[in-house]
Amino acid sequence: MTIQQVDYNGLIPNNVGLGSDARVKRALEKWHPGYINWWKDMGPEGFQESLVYLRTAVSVDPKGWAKFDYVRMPEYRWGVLLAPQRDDRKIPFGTHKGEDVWQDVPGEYRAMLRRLVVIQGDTEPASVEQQRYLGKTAPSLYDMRNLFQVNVEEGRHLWAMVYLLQKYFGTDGREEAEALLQRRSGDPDTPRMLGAFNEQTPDWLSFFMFTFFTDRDGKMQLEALAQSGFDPLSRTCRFMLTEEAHHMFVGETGVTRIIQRTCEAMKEAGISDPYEIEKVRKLGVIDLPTIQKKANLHFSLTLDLFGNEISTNAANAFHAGLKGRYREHRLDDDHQLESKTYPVLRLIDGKIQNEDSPALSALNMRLRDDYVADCNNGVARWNKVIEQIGIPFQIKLPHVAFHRHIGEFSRTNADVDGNILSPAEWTHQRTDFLPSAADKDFIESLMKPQTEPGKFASWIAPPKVGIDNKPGDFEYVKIA
Ligand code: BYC
Repeated sequence: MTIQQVDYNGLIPNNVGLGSDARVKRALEKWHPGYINWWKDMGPEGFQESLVYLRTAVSVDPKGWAKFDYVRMPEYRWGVLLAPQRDDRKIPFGTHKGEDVWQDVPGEYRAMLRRLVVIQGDTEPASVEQQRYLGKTAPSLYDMRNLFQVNVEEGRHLWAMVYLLQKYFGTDGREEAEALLQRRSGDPDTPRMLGAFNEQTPDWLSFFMFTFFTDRDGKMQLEALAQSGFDPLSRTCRFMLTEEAHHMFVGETGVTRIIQRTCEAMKEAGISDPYEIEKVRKLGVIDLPTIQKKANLHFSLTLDLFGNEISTNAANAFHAGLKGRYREHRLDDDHQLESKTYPVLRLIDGKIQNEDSPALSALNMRLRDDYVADCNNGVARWNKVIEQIGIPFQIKLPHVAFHRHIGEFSRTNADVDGNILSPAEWTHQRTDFLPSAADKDFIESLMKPQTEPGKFASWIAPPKVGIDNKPGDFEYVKIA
């Protein structure tokens, strides 16, 4: 069997030779029932018996790695899949640059590595928990199926991290794997580890914004971990990125389709002013200023996931060769950064200004800057749709200082253009920038399920093409 093929004979599909690794196989089989219990308790509510047209990874060959079929979600074949090992791979950055990559955990970096794996692992089930009620208000079977696809793959990403913990981190890895099933998104006593993963995803606009913005943080972090000198982590993340692309596709096209429907409805009704909010809402679509507010919310929550502007954790992880930069291999410098600087936006004397900081300590910001550029590409595609239909409006990402809870700007209040506001001004203007209770009520009022094949809720346009090239009226979910 080659690494491209996946062994489907046992309980846990894999391409890591579990069949001849009795210890890890036993550990994962022991963890499996707890995972299934977690999925049944915290996974998509109300659809566990439904047949869902899902893709399942059956290979890690980039040319044909997935197959599509109807599956009941609890029977999805969650597996452990690593991208193929590259011969002679060297550590690409940090103090060990140029040395052979590690196939085992380097003792001196064990704690740091475990923390990175645990944080990554914790986000995966968290997002499933956040999205568990959305199936009930899906705007179409197509969207419902995409939601469930994202959910089962986040579940698989949890498996990916749990495999690393079980295989490489002994007893404490086993304990961490258990704890990943115990924490709960939003639980006051046992919350998930990072802020954005304890927020709610109450409606479908939020879901699409989350998959656009927060899954894109996932992409950036996985890209940085895919550079790792710890080869099993690199290989795991490389394969996760293959699946992650679809999640961002769901987010980007979801918001595009909402924008398209809004603009088309406005055009049909002869409304050209996007700020005629009540008139637009009467058409049963979401007005563009409210879409902007949701983007402001999800972008700012996601920026918090990049950590502090100046971070010794990030510096240490890079120096050690554990977590690199976005597309490290394409960067043209010494890949060690010991004497380099990087400009970081900071709050100095009450003003937001750039300060040159040691490049190693500024790595969270470098990744965040790459992230913002990537987001802007997607936002430009949204704006193209608005422009083509001829509505005078542009979605714009807010300033990085806006609505922050981690880092420099958590100490201040800034508006979407980065102007510092007094606490009173912030309280007064907050709902100009972020969804108000009335905005939330309006969006909620639209969240009525549409479960007839080929039909879509009033506020979202149909997709251009179906999943797996299926026709428009394909029954993506056979609701039990
Ligand atoms: N919330 O030195 P700092 C995804 C803590 S998304 C709460 O700046 P560092 C996905 C921090 O832990 C990608 N606490 O931190 C998307 C530290 O605490 P300790 C997930 C926070 O380590 C959608 C202290 O503050 N993957 O995959 O440089 C659906 C000092 O901070 C937060 C990763 O994040 C926060 N937001 O940066 C499904 C990759 N931020 O240790 C999935 C792995 C910071 O001093 N993680 N703190 O007690 C990392 O690389 C880094 O840990 C972080 C933080 C970028 C998260």
